[in-house]
Amino acid sequence: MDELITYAENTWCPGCGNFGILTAFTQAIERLEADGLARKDLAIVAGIGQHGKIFDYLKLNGFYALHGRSLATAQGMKLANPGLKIVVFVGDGDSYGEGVAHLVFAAKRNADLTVIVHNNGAYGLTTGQVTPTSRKGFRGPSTPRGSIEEPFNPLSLMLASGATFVARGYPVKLNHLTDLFVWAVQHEGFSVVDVLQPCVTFNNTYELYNNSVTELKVTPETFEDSMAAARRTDRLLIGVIRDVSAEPHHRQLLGDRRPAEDRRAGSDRMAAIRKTFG
Ligand SMILES: Cc1ncc(C[n+]2csc(CCOP(=O)(O)OP(=O)(O)O)c2C)c(N)n1
Ligand code: SF4
Repeated sequence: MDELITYAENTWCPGCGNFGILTAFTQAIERLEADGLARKDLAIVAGIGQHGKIFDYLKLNGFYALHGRSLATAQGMKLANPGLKIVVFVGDGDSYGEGVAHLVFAAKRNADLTVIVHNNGAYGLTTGQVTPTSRKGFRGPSTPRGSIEEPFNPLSLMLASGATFVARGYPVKLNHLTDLFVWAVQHEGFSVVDVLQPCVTFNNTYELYNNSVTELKVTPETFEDSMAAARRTDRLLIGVIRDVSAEPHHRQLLGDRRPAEDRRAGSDRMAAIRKTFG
């Protein structure tokens, strides 16, 4: 087991929920590798933001994408090289705001990716502007008098979009979050783990979550029951909210073809072009 953490200086604020995500993910990788996952077959993608710094801290192959475009990049990587397991780290501003169309369509087509959302209810890196999951009344540089909008429920959105694996975790429940990451990566098809990530600087939700987070012990069997679990407001349920199987997008599109590996040599391609165009 090689060291997973790089030498890069960690610049997250002390107490940031991102530390728990990083630790749970490294624990998950250790378990997946013990179970046979080769590190060369794993790639990570990250958006831009506090969450994206995880790319610098993990000694893994991957691609540091643009803000809001990491899902598009990851889907391209998967189609070019279907043998890769791809994990995408996104922020709530990044994925539920700027890149929401990519997220919805990746879920709809069952792209075989794992998406880990660092959901801190704020645009952290740019100092705390409002995002689609900020609570009503949230104050930040873009809403100095408090947000007048209701947040949307990302789990309901993912379920309605057709996601085949939907979960929610909380970094304080570290080993539970590790389990969710392992199961999400093992899932074939689109998997998303929405992580309730406290941001101690712009949206400190530790007390709120410590008082309302409850583990869901059994995954609901029907879509309607999953939706009801996602929508609970009296308690915030963490756990696997939906887990069903369906043919992943790359297999529907390519069968067993692996474009990056099956690529023809330049001379063969030229011969085919000459044959076609005389
Ligand atoms: C296309 C584009 N729009 C805006 C920005 C500026 N920007 C960089 S990080 C960021 C906020 C990121 O917030 P979020 O995705 O919630 O992640 P967090 O920092 O909270 O982890 C923004 C708006 C950018 N880099 N690129
Ligand atoms: S500003 Fe918030 S999200 Fe960014 S490192 Fe600090 S606590 Fe974490």
